Amino acid sequence: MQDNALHSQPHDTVIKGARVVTSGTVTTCEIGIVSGRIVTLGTGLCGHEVIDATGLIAMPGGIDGHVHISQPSGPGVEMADDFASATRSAACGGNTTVMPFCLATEGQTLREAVADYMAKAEGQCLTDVSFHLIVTKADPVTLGQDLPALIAEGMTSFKVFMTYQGMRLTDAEILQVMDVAREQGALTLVHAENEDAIEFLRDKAERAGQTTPVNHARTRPVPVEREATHRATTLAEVAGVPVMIVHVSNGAALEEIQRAKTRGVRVLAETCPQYITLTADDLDRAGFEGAKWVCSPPPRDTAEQAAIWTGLTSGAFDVFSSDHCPFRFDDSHGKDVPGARKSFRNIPNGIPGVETRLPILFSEGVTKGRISLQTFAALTATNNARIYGLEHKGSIAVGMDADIVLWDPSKTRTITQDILHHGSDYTPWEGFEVTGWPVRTILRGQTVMQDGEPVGQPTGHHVARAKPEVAA
Ligand code: DUC
Ligand code: ZN
Ligand code: ZN
Repeated sequence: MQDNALHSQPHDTVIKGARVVTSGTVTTCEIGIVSGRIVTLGTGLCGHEVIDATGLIAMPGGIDGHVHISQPSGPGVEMADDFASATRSAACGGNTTVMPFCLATEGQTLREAVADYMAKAEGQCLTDVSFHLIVTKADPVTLGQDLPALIAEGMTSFKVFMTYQGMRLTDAEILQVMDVAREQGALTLVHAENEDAIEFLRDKAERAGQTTPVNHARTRPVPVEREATHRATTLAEVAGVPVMIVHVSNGAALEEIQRAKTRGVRVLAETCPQYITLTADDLDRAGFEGAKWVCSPPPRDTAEQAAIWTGLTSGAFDVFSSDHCPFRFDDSHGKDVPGARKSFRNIPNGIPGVETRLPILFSEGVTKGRISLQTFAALTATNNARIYGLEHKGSIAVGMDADIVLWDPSKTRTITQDILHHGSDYTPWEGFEVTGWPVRTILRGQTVMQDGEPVGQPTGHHVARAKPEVAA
């Protein structure tokens, strides 16, 4: 902590009166910002702009480590968000950085895909953006040229899928990809569900005429995820690399992660709001309505929600992300694509959630007394920055980017579609009440959301990342 004597020039901006969540403590102090960076934490600071944050909590701006934006999603299907709408929604939900995935289309190299995504994001973003890659081919160009080049450019993490025809890699291919991660010091993320088991169950369900949305959840049961989680952690063990298991939905998968850790495997784990608040019953609503909740892995039941909470409170999870993957419901290019009403197999997988991630965890976690403010900051920002190599983000500390979100911990709001800013035409949390709401989002010193609405020009840019420490 400093006093103003150490920074005698007026700051560009000073935030006064807030309780500030730093990496070690929660303290009342002022935050002095110059040229987009935090330069002073102290008292008696002066600034050209003074933000009175009395009664509010200042937290590191949210880093959503898992979002999908403008991602190719199959024939005739379009994602509901482009970079403008996704980052507007993210900023309104208290985020300052989002991490979308780059997926190459058929015939495109990964480097061409990245160039496309960069062009789509350019000049559109209200938050900063930092890309992960998706690896769907273990060919010599991808492994020998594209991955090393893109890692060197700061895209230091990539996801592989064990499910989805056309995207899944075999175990042999995953090992080859992990070997590149080991050589280059990058981090592998795994979507762990056993495709063959899903296909077996899906075919059986269809033959029996069980084709409504809830059958999506019934044909991707817990063992499908548990087995793949075991296999993914074992492959990481064989390859000698760390691995991040994304969107963990249940206690059995978490047990596999814990067992691997006990063996000395460096396993990181992510979970998401849908696994603490939604259940498979949501997919069982009348008619086609359940399609709104179709995502993979699917939401489970209240016992699994409790298991995920145990993981969140015990430190078993490293990060809490949204897996924002938005489609419109009432749209033949969205959930209602031709064939979707005939079989759940054809319903695009994914739900919108970048704007609701933080309020849901704040309310269900901090307000309800399950987790501390520091744990909240760690799960939603600090750990993401550390794990993924965002060197200047994720903490309120001198020298860091002034990425800050001000929370009103006593503000109660009911989540409804009409208060959100995403491109989707629904929210899976319609009617969900939360206490604790982000009221101002500040990106590198500039306010980008105030009182629930986006503010200012899109100044977000792509952030190249360092190599993850865990992969060193
Ligand atoms: N996996 C994701 O990570 N997001 C959306 C769909 C999916 O299967
Ligand atoms: Zn996934
Ligand atoms: Zn995802």
